[in-house]
Amino acid sequence: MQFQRTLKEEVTFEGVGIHSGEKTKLLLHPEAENHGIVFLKDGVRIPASVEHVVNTFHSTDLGRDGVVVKTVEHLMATLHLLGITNLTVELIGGSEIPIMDGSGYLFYRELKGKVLKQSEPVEVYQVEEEVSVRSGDAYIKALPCTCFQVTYEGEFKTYLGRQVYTFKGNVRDIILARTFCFDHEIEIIKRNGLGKGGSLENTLVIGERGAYNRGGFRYADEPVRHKVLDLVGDLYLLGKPVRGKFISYKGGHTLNYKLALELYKKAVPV
Ligand code: 3BW
Ligand code: ZN
Repeated sequence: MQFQRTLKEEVTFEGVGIHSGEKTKLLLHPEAENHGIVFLKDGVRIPASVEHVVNTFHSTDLGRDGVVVKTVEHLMATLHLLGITNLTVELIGGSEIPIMDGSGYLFYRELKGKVLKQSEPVEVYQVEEEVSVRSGDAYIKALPCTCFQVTYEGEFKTYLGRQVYTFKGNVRDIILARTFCFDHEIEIIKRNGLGKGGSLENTLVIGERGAYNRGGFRYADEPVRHKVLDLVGDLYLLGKPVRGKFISYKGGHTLNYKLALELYKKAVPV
């Protein structure tokens, strides 16, 4: 049996938001059994739930009563992978989770040794039957399994071409994978008022000749591993650690959210 988990002590992080460019401080407060993951900003508590998703365009953002918390996916993925179920994440200064190095690694490294096992067993979200969502040629399928396995298949228009990666539970295989974009997308992202905090310090930028970043790729298939990390984070908006086999073909936050909503509806009485 798996037990609920929180942190042994308060932990802080500080950094800029990739989209807002705002500097934000995070205070992670330990919480008691059955509290869940809750974001706190300007006195408003926003449970980390599909019920509070307000945007999925280039990030997953939560909101309630006019207060928004942007770009929760990489922190949520880290909490999911660590099995942390009870926590308040307070934001001070800005409204966006700091992007750190673009992956979940700096969150993971800081939190790993501070996880506290609690006394109550955890309730998991078990996929009970096949569920799939699609948009154009992209789709995501969820299949019953007592495991937690996530496959991502991408077809990139650049030299990267087709990449497939399957995560089978080893955190080291995805936690370092950074957010990424193609050089020609930056102008469009900026035109949408996004990516103000984006740089080579926190994003793998890919062009015709490879990575612009000094040091290149952290994994040869870093983009698809990052896509897996995003799905792991978005799935945690089900409010419980998830069990099932997930296969995403060209999915993104919007499709991840659509799948999470479908799964959520099956578990919640209307
Ligand atoms: C670019 C792309 C994204 C930047 C502006 C300038 C520079 C670098 C970055 C984020 C889902 C995987 C990528 N979500 C900001 C964001 C940005 C992500 C979206 C994605 O990881 O597919 O979690 O701004 S896209 Cl030099
Ligand atoms: Zn991401």
